[in-house]
Amino acid sequence: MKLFTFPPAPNPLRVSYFLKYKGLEIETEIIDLKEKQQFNAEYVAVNPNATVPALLLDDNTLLTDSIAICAYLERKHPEKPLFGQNDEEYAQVIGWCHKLYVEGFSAVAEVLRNGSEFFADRALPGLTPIKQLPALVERGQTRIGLFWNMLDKHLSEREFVAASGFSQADIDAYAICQFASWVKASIPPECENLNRWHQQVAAILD
Ligand SMILES: N[C@@H](CCC(=O)N[C@@H](CS)C(=O)NCC(=O)O)C(=O)O
Repeated sequence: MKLFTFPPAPNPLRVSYFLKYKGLEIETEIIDLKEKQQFNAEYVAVNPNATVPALLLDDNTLLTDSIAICAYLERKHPEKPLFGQNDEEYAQVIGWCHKLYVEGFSAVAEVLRNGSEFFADRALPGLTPIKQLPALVERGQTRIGLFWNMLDKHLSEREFVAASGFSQADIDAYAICQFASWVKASIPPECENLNRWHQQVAAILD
């Protein structure tokens, strides 16, 4: 089994925090996104999506989504569960990870990838050139604001994002908070529940 990753990037960070929390170490190769190594022929031969993270299993199965990588490793290493304690909690964690990806990650990515010179013609990851749409920067900023409010309201009724305890959903939300700093967005001070949760998760993960 081998993990291809670039720890500073937000999706790889979700996997890094999963591994850190579980105390797992796996063989790793760094694909430096700053150097655009995801487009090197050797890596594209492994992962035609040209994205990280990617987990290559011993039977040559390739997992290219952070949630799939974490869910797979959870099955192999169930101790210190990050996907709930039962079927109902498992479903809630998966549901929240999906919601966070759609409403949080993609909002920040919309701002970053449509506004930065580094991502010119790379508004979406992958090998196909995609033009930037500058209007999506403003829309993404609005979406980030909606995301903070949604999560703050949700956390007014519970300690952690999903299930009955700390889970992968908290890791994913925490990674989004770090990713948001890339576009100079941070949790608004008036989002008291979200700020309380953020401190709690920082104490667990960092
Ligand atoms: N669906 C994948 C997305 C992976 C992804 O988009 N990774 C980004 C880094 S966070 C990437 O590899 N970008 C390469 C690029 O921008 O060319 C996941 O959930 O992990």
